[in-house]
Parts: sequence; structure tokens; C-alpha cells
Amino acid sequence: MKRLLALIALTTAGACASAAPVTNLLVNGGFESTTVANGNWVNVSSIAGWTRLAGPGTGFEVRNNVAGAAQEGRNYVELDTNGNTTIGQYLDSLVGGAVYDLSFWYSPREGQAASTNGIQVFWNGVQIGDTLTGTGGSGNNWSMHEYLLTAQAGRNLLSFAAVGTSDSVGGSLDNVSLQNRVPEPGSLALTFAALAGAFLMPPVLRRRAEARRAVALASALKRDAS
Ligand SMILES: [Ca+2]
Ligand SMILES: [Ca+2]
Repeated sequence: MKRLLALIALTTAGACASAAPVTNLLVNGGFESTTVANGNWVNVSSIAGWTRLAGPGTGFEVRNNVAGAAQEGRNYVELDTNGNTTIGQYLDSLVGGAVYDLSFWYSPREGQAASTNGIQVFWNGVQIGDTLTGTGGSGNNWSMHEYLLTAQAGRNLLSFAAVGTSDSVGGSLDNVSLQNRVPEPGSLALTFAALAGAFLMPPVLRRRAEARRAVALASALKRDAS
């Protein structure tokens, strides 16, 4: 009974883990903390969670549904406001060696050439993936990008850099999220099914299986002896 209760507790914990809301480990990943009038934008050098790391641009733009809609909420950021800018967020609470899921949305600037819309992603100063760019259409055209990142011990840094022509128009970002990596629901279910099989086989069935194995062994021995 103790084992049964333990299994039920384990299964319940697993079910809760898979149903729990996902926590974004980044601060202000959707850039919603800045108050910007609808259809307007502001040039900033730091906001909650994010700060300008390098120029030549003197800041980055938080835009409220201007020149295209946000992917999430009302705000998104453009990294070439008066020149290419790099922004970043430091993370001090990650577990060294652990793997995390990064996802974010990118859009080229509407009506602009791919040569001016580039954004690169860096993890602790090392570029991950290819340069993101594209030809701008009408409004924003968001695409989601995902990477697995391994944390180093101590402080980690996620950064995004505008690249290409530095000309006050460029690529945009929204809905940046870093999450603890969770097991696939399928593998979790298989694990629990295997556990249930091991723990929940009724004693009578276990005894019958053991009896069948004993009979098979006895007949094999008899064959060998004859
Ligand atoms: Ca947003
Ligand atoms: Ca540009």
C-alpha cells in the first residue's frame, strides 16, 4: 500500500508539473513594462531587465503597435533606432550546466530591405544560430525562433544585436522567453506507465508469472536430462 501511495503521489506530482504554468526566467521578456502611447514609440537606453550594451546606436526603440503590431501585448522593440544597437539581459540565478529553452519572435521592418533588418543572438558572447533577416512586407511579419542554451556557472548574458546597414530602421523583437527545460509529455507518460506496470501488478498475477517461469525452467531441465 505504501508503494501504491508513493506511486499515486509521484503520478500526481507529474501531472501537476506538466499542467503548471510555464515560468519565464527573463524579466520583461515581452517589453511591456514601458508605458508608450498607442501608435507611438520611445528611444531608451535601459528598461526593466534590458540594457543597451553597445552602439553605435544610442538606444533602442520600444514601440506600441507602430509600423506593425506587437506579437505579444502592445509593445515590441526595434534595435536600430538611430543606429545599430546591442541589448542584453544578465541572469544570475541559472544552474551551471543546466539546459534552458530560449524562444523569441523576430520581424523585419516593414517595407525595408533584408540588408538593413538583421539581428544576431548571443549567449555569453557567443553567437547562436544564423543572422536573422528578411525583406519587410506590410506591417510586422513575426517568426518564432527557439534554441537550447546551456548555462555557465555564475552570471549568464543573453544579448541581441542589430546588424546590417546602420540607418535607423531594422529588425524587431518580441516575446522573448527563457524557460527551464521540461521532459516531453510523451516520455513522462511512458515513465509513469512503466512505473505503474512495475508497482501495480497484482500479487496473484505476479505469482502466476513466476509459476509459468518455473514450469518452463523445469521442462527445459527435463529435456536436457533425457
Ligand atoms: Ca510585447
Ligand atoms: Ca538597419
